[in-house]
Amino acid sequence: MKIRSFEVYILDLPTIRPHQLAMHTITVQTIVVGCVTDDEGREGWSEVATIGGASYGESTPEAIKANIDTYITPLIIGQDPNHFDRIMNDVAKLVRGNYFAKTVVENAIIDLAAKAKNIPAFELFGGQIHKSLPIAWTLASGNTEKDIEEAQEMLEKKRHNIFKLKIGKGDPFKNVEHVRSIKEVLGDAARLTVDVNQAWDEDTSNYCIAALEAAGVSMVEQPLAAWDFEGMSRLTAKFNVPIMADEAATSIQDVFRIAKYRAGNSIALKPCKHGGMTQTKKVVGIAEASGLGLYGGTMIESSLGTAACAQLYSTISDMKFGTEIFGPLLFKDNVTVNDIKFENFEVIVPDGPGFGMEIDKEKVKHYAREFSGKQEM
Ligand code: MUC
Ligand code: MG
Repeated sequence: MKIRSFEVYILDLPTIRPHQLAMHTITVQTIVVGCVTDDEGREGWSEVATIGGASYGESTPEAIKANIDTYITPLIIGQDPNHFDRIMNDVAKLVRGNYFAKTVVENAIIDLAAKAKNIPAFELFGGQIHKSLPIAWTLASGNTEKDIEEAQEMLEKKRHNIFKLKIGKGDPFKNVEHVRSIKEVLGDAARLTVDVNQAWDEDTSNYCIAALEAAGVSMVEQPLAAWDFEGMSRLTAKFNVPIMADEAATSIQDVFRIAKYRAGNSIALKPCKHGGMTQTKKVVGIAEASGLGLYGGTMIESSLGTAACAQLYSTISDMKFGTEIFGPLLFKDNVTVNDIKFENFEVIVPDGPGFGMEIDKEKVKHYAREFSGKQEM
């Protein structure tokens, strides 16, 4: 079994409503899709999502594609997909950083290797511990009334009872009021968390986190800039409410530093941030050894990328904060033939071969910016 080709597509998928973060409002979400083929014509597919071009993180969709096509694909052609860890070890020697690009490549190879064995990908990571996982929804319409309506609808449908509020954009004090108003209406029917996406300084955080804690918020995600480990450490020591590192928790080395300096007492996992599934399991090991709480994060992937996250998260024994892999529900359309099921406040982990999803090639073609870059053996 040998890798024959690797293709990368950039797709723009419209969302059902604007999704407002500190640095960008998503109306069209850009995903990067990878397709690996082997010498017997089998295929493996993968996806990572990015948010707001270069505004959320350094890995832009265009850079992901260019760096895979130029630097990674030539290293993997002719390799045996069953040895995905060895392949990615070799890639890491010649390609620094580029975690999102590495995730596109490793995930596609894993999907292929698992499909060739006719097993779900989670079997390659020790097997499934959970068949379904708790799932949060992000309220980020930018409007308090709309957010309340949306939350009530989700509760009624039994789709979500954990809500994350994006509060990094605009006046921090008004945003705290926004959270308080939502909590007042929802009461104990839902758990509320907030994500500041790096937007506050330490003084603002000191004031606002105290108010959020008093309002009954159950977790505060990335209040400070990703580089501010010392500030995050002080906030973690000062408050009882859990402080979660997201943008700061990228490489395994960064996560080790967070654990060592307690720059957060919990972390959001996202395979794309860590450089793939194998690296994510190493991050989980650091967290488990140091008592960091885990959250199954998302970059708002569509059904394909979400299935990969769900499969990996299903192999982690204790996900203290549940997951937020709601991506497919925010898109008007998806790129797979089958859908991921969400029921009774949980996401059902797909358990078909590979990531359990059948790609819809017509949809990929429809939403892709261009078709190029195929490199063959
Ligand atoms: C982030 O920073 O967590 C995840 C959920 C959401 O609404 O935004 C993303 C990114
Ligand atoms: Mg976040």
